[in-house]
Formats: sequence, structure tokens, C-alpha cells
Amino acid sequence: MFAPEDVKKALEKAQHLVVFTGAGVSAESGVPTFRDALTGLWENFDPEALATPEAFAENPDFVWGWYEWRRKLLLEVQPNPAHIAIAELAKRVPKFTLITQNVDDLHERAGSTDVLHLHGSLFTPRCFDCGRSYEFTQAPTLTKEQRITPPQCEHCSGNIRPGVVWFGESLPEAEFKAAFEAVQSCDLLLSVGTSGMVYPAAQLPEIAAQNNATVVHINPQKMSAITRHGYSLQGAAGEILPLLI
Ligand code: BJW
Ligand code: ZN
Repeated sequence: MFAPEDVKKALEKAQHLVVFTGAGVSAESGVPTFRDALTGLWENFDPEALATPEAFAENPDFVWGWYEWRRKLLLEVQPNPAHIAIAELAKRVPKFTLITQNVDDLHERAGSTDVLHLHGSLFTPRCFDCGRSYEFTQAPTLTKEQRITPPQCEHCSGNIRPGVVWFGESLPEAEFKAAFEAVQSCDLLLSVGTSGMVYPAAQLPEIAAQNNATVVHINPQKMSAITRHGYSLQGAAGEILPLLI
């Protein structure tokens, strides 16, 4: 038997299922997780040191080059069986909420709708100075050296920055509010492919557990269960989620 009987039962009788995802859900598509070691020009850098407004202000070409490299990678990969299984799960429960920390668009490309992106998106750049949105007009063009000067805002000439949430920045208010409400009212939460290190997103499974929801972690690493209604299914999301369906 693959999943504990209690997990199967919780899925069968779930009235409001929340799926909360992190970088691990996209790993099997070939997207490195956030805390994987970096390669190329960035290999001696901790991603946490690059994902800050200070790093961008100090060295925009370096940071923008990293994000353009990631945007290019995303345009070359496809959703994997985990993304597809999550889109399928949505159709099988009375109420469903998908909350992701990911800045990719692989959930949407697998057919999920109304995805709550807590940490923004690689595809919604805006001006670092005035905040006006900017539209990409071309596919990422990478230089051999990998540093790329960001485009300039046509209103104020400020540097264009990625539309993601960096450390020290607030999460988008509407998305966070909707996510917070969902975890307070759900009866089952699947936490998929996240290290649970980054707050306030990491609180969400804890809040669901405090409100008596069953919380199931799906991760190749063993995750500690938060309450007695908590489970850790150890393995790759692309293998476990299709089995749950
Ligand atoms: C698989 C798999 C497979 C592999 N299948 N699984 C409270 C306490 C302490 C600190 C704070 C706190 N509150 C706020 C903070 C500060 C900070 C924070 O949390 N710091 C911690 C590091 C300690 N938080 C913030 O600054 C947040 N803002 C905020 O709180 O605003 C209020 C405020 C304002 C001013 C001052 C202070 C507070 C903002 C956080 C924004 C995070 N942004 C990033 C970068 C986005 C852009 C980008 O991508 O470059 O978001 S950080 C990064 O981490 C990214 C991710 O979304 C996020 C989470 O990472 P995730 O998804 O869990 O990935 P990994 O790599 O960590 O884990 C992958 C997992 O997958 C692993 O477990 C693998 O085992 C698993 N896996 N293969 C299933 N096949
Ligand atoms: Zn501007």
C-alpha cells in the first residue's frame, strides 16, 4: 500500500483541498530548485544573496542576467506529471485552491486556473523606480558572459526588474489574503516540494494544521509532520501525485 489509509480517506472526503507548492514541483520539468547550487557566473553566490533589492540595485546586470537565464530555461521546459495531477485534482473536489511560491508558469500551462502566486512571476517585470509594468518584447537573448543590462523604463528611465518578491519585500496583498483564508477553511492541505524555509509562506501549512486540517507533505526528503493529522509521503511529486489520483 502506497499512501496511508488515512491520507486516502482524507482525499476522498475532502470538501476544500488546498495544494501548496514550492520549487520541487517543477524539479522534474528540469527547473533547478531555489536552493540547488547555482552554476555559471553565479556559482559562487547563494541564491538568497541574489534575490534581494539590494543585490539588484548594486549589480543590475548580474542579477538581471540570472533572471533572464531562468526565463529562457522556462520557455524550454514543459509541465510534468505533478503539475498535471494537480490540475486534475482540482476537478475532483468540491472546492480547490492552488497556492504556489513558484515564479514559473508551469501550473497554468498544465491547465490550473486561479493560481495564487505568493512570490510573483518571472513574466511580469516592472520598473524598479516607479513600479510601472513592462512588457517583454522579445525572448531572452543571453550573452556568453551572462551579464545582461536590464531594459529601461520608458517613463522614468529606471531599470526594469523581475516581477518577483525578493527578501524583505511584502507579498502581494490580495494573493496572500486569499491564501490565508483558504488554509483557515480547508480540511486537507498537500504541501508539495517546498523546504518550508521562507516566511510568511511557510506558515500556511502550520495554520491549516492549527485549524484541524490534515496536512500531507510530498517531498523526497522526510518532512516532519506538524500534528497528529500530519503525514510525510517521501518521494518525487511527479510519481506520488499521479498515484494519489
Ligand atoms: C522535490 C523534488 C521533487 C526536490 N518532488 N519535491 C519569520 C522568521 C524568519 C524570517 C522571516 C520571517 N518573516 C519574514 C522573514 C524574512 C524572509 C524569510 O523568510 N527568510 C528566511 C530565509 C528565514 N521573508 C521575506 O523576506 C518575505 N517578505 C516578508 O516577510 O515581508 C515582510 C517584511 C518586510 C520587510 C522586512 C521584513 C519582513 C519575502 C520572501 C520572498 C521569497 N522570495 C523567493 C525568491 C523569489 C524570486 C526568485 O525565484 O528568484 O522565493 S526566495 C525562494 O524561496 C523563492 C521560493 O519561492 C522560496 C521557497 O523555496 P522553495 O520553493 O521551498 O524551494 P527550495 O529550493 O527551498 O526547496 C525545494 C524543495 O523541493 C526541497 O525540500 C526538495 O527536497 C524538494 N524537491 N525535488 C518533490 N521531484
Ligand atoms: Zn519607471
